[in-house]
Amino acid sequence: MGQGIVEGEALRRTFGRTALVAALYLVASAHVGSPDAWFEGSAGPYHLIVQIEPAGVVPGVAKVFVRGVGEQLSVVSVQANKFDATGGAPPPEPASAVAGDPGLFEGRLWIMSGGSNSVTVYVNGAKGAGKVIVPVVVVAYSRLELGKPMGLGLAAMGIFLFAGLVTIVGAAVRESMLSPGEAPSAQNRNRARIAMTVTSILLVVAISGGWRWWSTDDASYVKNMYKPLSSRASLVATPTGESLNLAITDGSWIHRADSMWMHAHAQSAFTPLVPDHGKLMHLFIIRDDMSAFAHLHPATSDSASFLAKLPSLPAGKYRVFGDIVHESGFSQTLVSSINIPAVESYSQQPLGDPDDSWLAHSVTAGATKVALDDGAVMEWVRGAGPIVAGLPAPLHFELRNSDGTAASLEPYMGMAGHAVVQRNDGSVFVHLHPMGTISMASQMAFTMRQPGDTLKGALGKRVTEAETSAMASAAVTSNVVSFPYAFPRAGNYRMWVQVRHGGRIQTAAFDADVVAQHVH
Ligand SMILES: [Cu+2]
Repeated sequence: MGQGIVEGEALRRTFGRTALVAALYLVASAHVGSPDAWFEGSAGPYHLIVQIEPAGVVPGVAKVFVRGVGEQLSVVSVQANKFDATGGAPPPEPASAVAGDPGLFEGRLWIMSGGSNSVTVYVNGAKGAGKVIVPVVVVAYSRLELGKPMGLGLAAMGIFLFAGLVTIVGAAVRESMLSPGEAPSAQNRNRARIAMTVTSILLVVAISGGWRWWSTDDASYVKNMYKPLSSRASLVATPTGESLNLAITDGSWIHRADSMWMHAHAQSAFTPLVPDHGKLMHLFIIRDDMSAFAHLHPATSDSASFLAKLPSLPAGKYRVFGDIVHESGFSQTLVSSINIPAVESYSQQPLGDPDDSWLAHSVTAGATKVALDDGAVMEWVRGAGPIVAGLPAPLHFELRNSDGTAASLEPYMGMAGHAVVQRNDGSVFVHLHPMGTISMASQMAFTMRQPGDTLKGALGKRVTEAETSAMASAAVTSNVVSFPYAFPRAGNYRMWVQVRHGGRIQTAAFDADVVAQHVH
């Protein structure tokens, strides 16, 4: 591997054997419990919405949906790429128009290995050609259990085959040399008994050997299954007030520069972190009952310990999510929790980072209009229909001044808005932007990677520079912000939508009841 250190090396070794071992589920994004990757943005002269639905198995076929917004597309093709692929990518696969849904194209792609992947979408139409790269994180996520009916059926068939083979061997030894009608001698019967016993012993030995091989393989698969880097949140009293420290405790991260340790523990090194919309980590702290929320940007000197000043939040148990992006384009969400006691010493403004923001007041159930601190009103333009799991959700938010006129949105960390979605049990957590679920830094890592990028940090530096200038030139022209997304499953969700208005970051919370898709 040399310097070309790659996320998911261990996973890939596992994937080599998956055909024999077990089927896998995948997650295709950094988030928690939300496997599809969504992208909205331009591909040359076209504006596209792309959804990548990972296969249930790896190697497996991912579905890629491409929709042209405004402009008619005539030809669409899609291509999968591994981050560290050194040329030789398979040719683009044509995507076909989806019957009954004009403008929507569907392509299917084999994704051969885990880790940081991407899909290149090529489009053609009246305005010529365009292309865009959409990053997809592919990781082994869980193990497919053998269903009980299937297991019982296979066991019954196994017993039948076992008994059948032993009986056939016995009959062959006892009777195969006899003429029709002749009765087997006592000697033949005896030989048959011995042959049947030997056959049974051999079969038992073979089956237990197979069982042991399977169990070993299964155990190593489970060991290599994807988990985010382990982390621990704790409270730290600093002279300026209470802070939260999120420490990455995972050995593979702590020892990432120690090749002896990494080798001895059969670990593959993650690439360094790169800032995503200007921050090395986006830290979200959400109270268990979803009544309080903070979006912070901790400081770090070693990329292992991340310290953020806490705003004044009500005491309680909180879920902690830390979004990070690696130079390879691999993005992940660290998951931890913390008990915040009632303390007086929380720092008041200003916090550690000017882009930090929080919301600690209640949500009116079912409200679609929320008054912000400065009197402006954010309205969720959700339409009248139900929100259905797996179908594009109407996440459009409009900002108006108190007099009803359109309020101007200003870029917040380079974007018109940020949204955080959490299912009430914490099983789904997603950080959305108008460009979708994907990380801007990881898309840049794919777009800007050159064959000579073998030195760790070289690509990351260019990505950081490009991101900084993209954020500096960001402009918002509308008072509506939309997020392309489909809720992964039914349930009760809360969304925190964050925008900048009048120079201040404003957060509005909305509740979404998501219903299951009707199966006809
Ligand atoms: Cu964001």
